[in-house]
Amino acid sequence: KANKPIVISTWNHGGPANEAAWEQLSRGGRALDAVEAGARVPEADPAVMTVGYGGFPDREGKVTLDACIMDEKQNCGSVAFLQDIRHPVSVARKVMEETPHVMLVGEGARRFALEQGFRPENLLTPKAEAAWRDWLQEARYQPVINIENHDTIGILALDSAGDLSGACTTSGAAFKMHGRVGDSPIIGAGLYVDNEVGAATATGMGELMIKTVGCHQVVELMRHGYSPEEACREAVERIARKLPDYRQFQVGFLALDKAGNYGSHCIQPGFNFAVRDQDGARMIDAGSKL
Ligand code: SD4
Repeated sequence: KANKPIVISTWNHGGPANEAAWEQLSRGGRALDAVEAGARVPEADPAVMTVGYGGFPDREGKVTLDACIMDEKQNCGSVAFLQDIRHPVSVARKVMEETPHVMLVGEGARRFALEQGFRPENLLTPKAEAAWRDWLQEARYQPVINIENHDTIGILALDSAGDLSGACTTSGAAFKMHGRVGDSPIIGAGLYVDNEVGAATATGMGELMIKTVGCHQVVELMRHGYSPEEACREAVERIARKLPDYRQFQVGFLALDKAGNYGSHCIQPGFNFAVRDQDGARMIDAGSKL
């Protein structure tokens, strides 16, 4: 018997996100609505400096956001390099539902959001601006591992009808080059959902997930009989085999299958994820390669 409904999401900020998602799921709501509601929580929280409002800016002091969402019918929507909009995950959903396209970027995505009624606002908080000014002193680009246990939020849900959906949203790598897009809005890299099999999402250094199309790989491994945890571990192993500099970076995969089994694996110790199901809410430390 499937363990449903259930929602899982990355890092400490996954806890409050799961609660918002659970409000939908526990009432028999759709996984798609649950993951969107969940992702919006850290997007709106200025204390989470790696997602949405209050996120770290790029090298030019601009906050640029990436997000995507995918449902049980293989529909997906995505925005990248989006500025001035607090809830990129909801813009991604609009791209999915209101346009013939999957992905909008930059000024085009921003214009579309405004047309859809989203309000433009300054997303750079004084705290994030101060961090950027500090960074400018040396302007050295060095990815931070496990930023205060917050990074991208990836959230996956299985609803009472047995359908899967997922979402992923981030302000990307802190102090990235202007125009840099990570894995989070790239379907197959930062998120993938196949309602026959399962769903996967990722956090950490996006370039590694893009180079290996990580989340698609995790779902395909589950299709071939790997458990969610084994599939995440194999995706990390593949990164380690192919990308010799992987030791400098963090990457974490999180997966959920059609029966409500979940699992995770990462490169560096320190990645954790949040689970919410009928048994309550809990945080789990992921296994790691190093
Ligand atoms: C990205 N996965 O844009 C996201 C977040 C990140 O280092 O940059 N982490 O790659």
